[in-house]
Amino acid sequence: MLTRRAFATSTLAGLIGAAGLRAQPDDANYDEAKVPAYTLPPLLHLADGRVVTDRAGWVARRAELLDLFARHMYGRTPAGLPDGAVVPVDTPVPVLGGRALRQQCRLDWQGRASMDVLVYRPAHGRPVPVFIGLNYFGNHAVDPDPAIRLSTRWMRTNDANGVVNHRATERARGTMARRWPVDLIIEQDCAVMTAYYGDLAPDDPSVVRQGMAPLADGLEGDIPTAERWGTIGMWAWGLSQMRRAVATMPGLDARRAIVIGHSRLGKAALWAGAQDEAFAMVVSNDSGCAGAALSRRAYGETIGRITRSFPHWFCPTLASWAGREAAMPIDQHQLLALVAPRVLHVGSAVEDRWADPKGEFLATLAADEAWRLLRQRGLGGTAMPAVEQSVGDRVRYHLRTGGHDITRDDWAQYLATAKAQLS
Ligand code: GTR
Repeated sequence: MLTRRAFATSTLAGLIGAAGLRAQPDDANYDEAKVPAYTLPPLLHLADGRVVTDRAGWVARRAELLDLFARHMYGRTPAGLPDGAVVPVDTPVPVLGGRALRQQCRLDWQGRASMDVLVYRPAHGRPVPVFIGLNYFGNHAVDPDPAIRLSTRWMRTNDANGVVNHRATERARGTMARRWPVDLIIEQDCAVMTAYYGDLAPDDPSVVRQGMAPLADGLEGDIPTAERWGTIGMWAWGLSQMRRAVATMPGLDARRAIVIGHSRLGKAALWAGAQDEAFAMVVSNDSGCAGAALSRRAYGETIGRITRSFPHWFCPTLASWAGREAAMPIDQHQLLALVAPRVLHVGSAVEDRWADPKGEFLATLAADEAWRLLRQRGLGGTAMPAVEQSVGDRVRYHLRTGGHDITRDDWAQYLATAKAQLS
């Protein structure tokens, strides 16, 4: 298992090195005693001060919160983007001893952008819940099968993972398979759909105009520059496009679409799930700062650090909140609450202090108020669970041993939640 530091130095070396920044500086605060006292911005007060007491009030508050997160953090999703057409690339191939079918297709946006999509579903063909998540190193890295298309897109150079000069090589096949336990997903009678996040937007501020960005040309005129979206917004939009594609595919239940993401892609999964209510369940794995963790704790990664290291992820306004977390009009419990009354599962890892596991739990706990308002069984208790334990019903939280990663054990947790809550 990679530790946070190993991850930072291996996979992020090129990205961070280029900017002369380290992702996890030693001067970050890891001392609970130094977490500032804070008051969270209210979840159930409308901007005019009225208190939300019912579903109609929540609908109004939801719209306000979505607007605030677009304005201050992720930027505005342009209106009028085209929907992708689903183009099959191959016919379903039996895999896992005939228990599953694997299919590749392409989402194509008017011939101006495209994304390779890889799907595994149970061979029985009955519609099952489908986990929809982006991957970091291409579909070919999810499974060593040579029939999977090798991505030709820009990628972060990573010799250990077979990415040389920003392009995948044959050596890259299957290198991320441990993060995609297809056998377990199938065994639990679910499906999984994945695509390379760089097909939507390369994760580097110097590689612009690749991916789907040109689709937004002419659509952002009314959006102030400070509120223009970053790559998290684009990845989130792509996740919703994948969700739409589910309806055209056999053996996948569009009413049980689950958006999942690890780390920066966990942030994208949360933003996708917040905006797109057709996701029945939202999973955040180690998403940390600007994901599931409370910004006001400024524990581990802070708004200042993240906007200096990764300015391209966000709208420009976010950087103006660096060092001023306490004054921000938003905090991340409000983002999590945008999933209510649907199913939310937040997973943290003990050693992933950079992502502030406690801050992720406290945000989840504070978000629970929305489920209570909507008379749903949410998180229940108020205590952070012990390591390797999980708590909650429609709001679920677990803390795993180990470091920053998405493991088979994390997947087992998410699969159990899907089974219990999406029937
Ligand atoms: C880190 C970044 C985190 C997280 C992580 C990742 O270096 O500081 O916010 O997104 O990268 O995506 O693995």
